[in-house]
Amino acid sequence: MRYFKENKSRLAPIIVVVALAILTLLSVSLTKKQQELRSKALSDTAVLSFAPTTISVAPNNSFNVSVILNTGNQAVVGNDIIVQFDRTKLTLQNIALPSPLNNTFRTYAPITTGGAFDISTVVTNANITGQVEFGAISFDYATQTLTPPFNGVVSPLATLTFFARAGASGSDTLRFRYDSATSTTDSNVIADPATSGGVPEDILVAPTSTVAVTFTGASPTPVPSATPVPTPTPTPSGTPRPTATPSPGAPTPTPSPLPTPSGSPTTASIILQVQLEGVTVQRPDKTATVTLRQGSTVVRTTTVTMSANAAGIYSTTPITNVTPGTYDILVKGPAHLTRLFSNQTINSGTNTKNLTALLLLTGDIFPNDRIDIFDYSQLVADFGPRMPTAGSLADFDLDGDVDIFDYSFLVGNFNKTGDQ
Ligand SMILES: [Ca+2]
Ligand SMILES: [Ca+2]
Ligand SMILES: [Ca+2]
Repeated sequence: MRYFKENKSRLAPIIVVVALAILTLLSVSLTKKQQELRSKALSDTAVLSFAPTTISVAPNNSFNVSVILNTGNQAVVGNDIIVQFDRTKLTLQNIALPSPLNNTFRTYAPITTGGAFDISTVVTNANITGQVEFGAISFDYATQTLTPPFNGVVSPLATLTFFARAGASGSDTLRFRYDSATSTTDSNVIADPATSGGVPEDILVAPTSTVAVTFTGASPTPVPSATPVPTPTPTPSGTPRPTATPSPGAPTPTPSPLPTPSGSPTTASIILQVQLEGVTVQRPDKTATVTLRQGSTVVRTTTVTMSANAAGIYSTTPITNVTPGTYDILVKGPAHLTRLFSNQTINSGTNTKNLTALLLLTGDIFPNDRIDIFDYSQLVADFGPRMPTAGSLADFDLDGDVDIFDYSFLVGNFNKTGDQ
């Protein structure tokens, strides 16, 4: 004990560093676990493939490649297709959709303000990034209704027209982007949420189909090999804040219970813990609107910031100066339906209320507490390459993109309304 005390000042920084390292490792492994847990209710059966799989093309000529979906005997509600190509050798010219459209996939996203597939944005973006990126969705924009899930083969889902650039030589390989079995930001095929417990699940098998493109009759001028696009340096995840070590020494005096003086009630503060639908790992800070109500009287409406822990559970900043009592608490997240938590007892002092038993349902981009065609329209308008650089409220799972996962949350909640 004496030894420890004498060396405490020297040991303290080491202990903090070790603790931080352990915390970081723990949070990384927890995050991994959450991501792994996310999508294992169903087996992966959906296959994406190309036809044809080999192409010979002379520079300054075009060729077509079809994208084919086989759901592998499971019903699906939508897909994110991401096809990678070498933009120094090929230019995407067009994307043709089947005619007539499949009865399920009646919307291709992103859409224009008029509701049509925004081919020009997809093409422009593809020739900047080398990735053709679009979604095929179980929704009929014309009638504004959801279409039934699809089980079977769609051939083609779309046909891509590429142009071999002048001077292109050697070869290129077209492939579907596939980062990992649990990645939500690569290609996805989403199972009917009714078969996966209401949680959108990607059942895409790692694609093996590619298109081997060989450039023929090229002039012998060697094309300089494509400059590799630098991979972005990963932003370091937030250093966990060291928790303040309570100073040892003087024991905190236990306050003798104060008799509540009549007439001047002590005040309370409230910290709410909530779970946003689709969020199971740490995501950026968000705001929520919290209403405290007694009977039909609104006592307080306030906007609070909330921060997520490693499991994606958000805690609000304290709502202070609340008179102790029983309240109905209504919480509305950034794109979420209002959720009512009734009869919450608030005592004087700090009250941490764990409200995670009920998810805050997502999809209310236009905050009218109803998930409807306006929300849908914004989602398909911000889809894939059309997402504004500042982000979009339609990124419901907060993973940095607007894709078929986000769509699935919206569809799962379509026509639902918030609590009152
Ligand atoms: Ca995926
Ligand atoms: Ca709405
Ligand atoms: Ca997203």
